[in-house]
Amino acid sequence: MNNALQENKKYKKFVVDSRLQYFKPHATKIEKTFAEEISSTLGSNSKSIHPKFFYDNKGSELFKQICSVSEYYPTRTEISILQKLQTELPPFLDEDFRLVELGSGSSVKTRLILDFFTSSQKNTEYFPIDISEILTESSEELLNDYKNLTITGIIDTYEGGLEFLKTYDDKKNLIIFLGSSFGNFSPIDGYKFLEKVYSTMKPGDLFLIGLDLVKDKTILESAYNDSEGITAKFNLNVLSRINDELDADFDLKNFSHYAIYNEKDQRIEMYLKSLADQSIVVSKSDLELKLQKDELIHTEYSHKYRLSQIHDLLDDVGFELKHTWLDDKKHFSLTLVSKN
Ligand code: AVI
Repeated sequence: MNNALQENKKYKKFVVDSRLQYFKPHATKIEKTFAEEISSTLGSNSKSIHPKFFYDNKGSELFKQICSVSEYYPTRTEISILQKLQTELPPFLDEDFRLVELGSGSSVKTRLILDFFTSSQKNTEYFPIDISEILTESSEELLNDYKNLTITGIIDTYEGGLEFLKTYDDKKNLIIFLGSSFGNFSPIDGYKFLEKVYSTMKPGDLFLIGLDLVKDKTILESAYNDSEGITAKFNLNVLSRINDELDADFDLKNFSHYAIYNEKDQRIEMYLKSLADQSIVVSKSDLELKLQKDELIHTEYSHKYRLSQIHDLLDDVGFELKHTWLDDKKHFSLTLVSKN
């Protein structure tokens, strides 16, 4: 029995079959509920909704659609870089690595990495960490397609999952965090997150992070204002979610999607704009929200980086830089670091 099971009694192990198991914390942690968070963030002076709330079933489906609209370059660009990594990453790895993914990921990207893990290893271990149980669904197809793969899902926050992994065993981990999801953290939360990754890694472990780069403002703004209006639907969907789950009466016709690039802070800022003076009741948050015409509700930051900033940030946390890969247009980056 491994350390995690002997010492870490906080997780329950579910064995689906010999190639698929997952761990889930026994007790849900003391985190604020959706209703409480909305009450405090929409009830304050500068109104906001945390971007983690975008991803209900509908929101996750809309995000998938965003990834293939022509203006949203990050997904296809990162995939093109991952294709190069199929030959360029293996020299950094040996037989002993397992693949750990933060987020259960788009299977296209995960597969590009699993392709070379499974072709060079007798048995490949894949550990997705995701708060949503969706990872148990996407696992079946992977197991069908890769016969020498075993999957251990950790259904928890990234931080919780990384802590779990720290005491799990001595096998080396390649931890991947793709899609520039890191860009959605505030700088302070992002730094704390990287410290957590670093502190839970063992010497010799590797971390691969995908980050979007600073570029021409028009390219950035079009990516978040696509002509098909999918990003607008994605943004507005969070209000439908609040209506459904918190018993609220947002009228979506009274809001519009608004996304701009803030050059100074190097980030796309996404808002929902109130199109009228209005008042909304969010019953389960015990909130009556008053909005003026043109008032903004902040929903997301998506930070963009310069290469030197990425290297400085990772260096500050203590990581050792191994390599950065870019696409031809230098729109997106993948950086590999280690803990020594
Ligand atoms: C998930 N995340 C990296 C996306 C981004 O680009 O910041 C979310 C997104 N929001 C609007 N379009 C895509």
